[in-house]
Amino acid sequence: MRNASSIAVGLIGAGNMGTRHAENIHRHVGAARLAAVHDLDRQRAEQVSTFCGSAAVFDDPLQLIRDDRVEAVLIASPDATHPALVLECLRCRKPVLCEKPLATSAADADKVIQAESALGRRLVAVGLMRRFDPYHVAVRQVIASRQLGRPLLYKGVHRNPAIPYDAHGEVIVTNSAGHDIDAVRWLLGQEIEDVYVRGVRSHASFSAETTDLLLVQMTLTGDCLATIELYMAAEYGYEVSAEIVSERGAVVTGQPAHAIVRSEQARSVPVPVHWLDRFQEAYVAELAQWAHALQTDQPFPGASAWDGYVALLVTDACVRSLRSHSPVAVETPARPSLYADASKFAS
Ligand code: ISE
Repeated sequence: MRNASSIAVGLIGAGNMGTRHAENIHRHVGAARLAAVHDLDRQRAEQVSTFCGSAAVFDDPLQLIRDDRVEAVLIASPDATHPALVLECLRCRKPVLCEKPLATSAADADKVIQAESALGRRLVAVGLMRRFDPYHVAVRQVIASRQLGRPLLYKGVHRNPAIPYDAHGEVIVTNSAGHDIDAVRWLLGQEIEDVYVRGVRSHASFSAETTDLLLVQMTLTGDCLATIELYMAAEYGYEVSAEIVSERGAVVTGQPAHAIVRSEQARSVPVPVHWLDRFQEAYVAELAQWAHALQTDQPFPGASAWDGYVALLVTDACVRSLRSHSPVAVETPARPSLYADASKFAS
């Protein structure tokens, strides 16, 4: 049931992610409604508009942002378009939820930080949705309780069944590793001091640059280590997990509940095939809490532009490490007061 003061959202990008966001707003988020949509492929935008009722279709994303019918903007267009669109939202003083990555480099993300800091208001949210995944939230609660003592090692696994894009190792880092990097920071409340990234290709048919299996090793500020396996052509399915080994035990993300099938001398459970399905609950929660925060003028509990910027500082270092075959330090600046994170528990 849509409530009277639902937030009029303008969507930029009607690809897989944008269309799922539109469907989620229409079906599951009463505090928001789709008022406008843009895609370079006008037919895709029109399909979303038709499905979601009467959203206005725009050929120009900047006009969508500026239109008075749009109260907030949801960006799900190609990664490289994100900074300029976010900057236009800030210029128009419109809140924006930008899909990760915030940009394709820390330098471009820093332009957003500078603009938002000059404005003195947090209008930018970044779609690092694992912060709304119940399995990751449960792990964070255990770590925050300190019942296991000090965290010592974070072990992340991030597997896609097939390469969803041109999987040059550096593109995998920029496009996908941001989720894992943010999960390390958010689950542990620590920053990343250095990274060491190596990669191999899983199939001889791939080009030498298509290192679709990457091992990211990190040293954190809390005298803790982290390893992340990024595997983009795992074939069997889509799986993400985070395990944290601490002084007095370990905690690992659960997996979505499924029936256990016993047949032909085997027990089996299904594995998701696509990240949209594995994180559907998180996407709905992220949108619902974004819309609620806008309606109630409360801080958005998810990732800020600062989190998006720091993730890119680390991904930039990961790319340099992949190229140089050596560890690379990460210089994270002091967090500006605008981004003092009340929800961040003391590390
Ligand atoms: C995609 O954009 C995502 O957000 C998924 O969570 C990630 O697993 C996938 O590799 C990305 O391409």
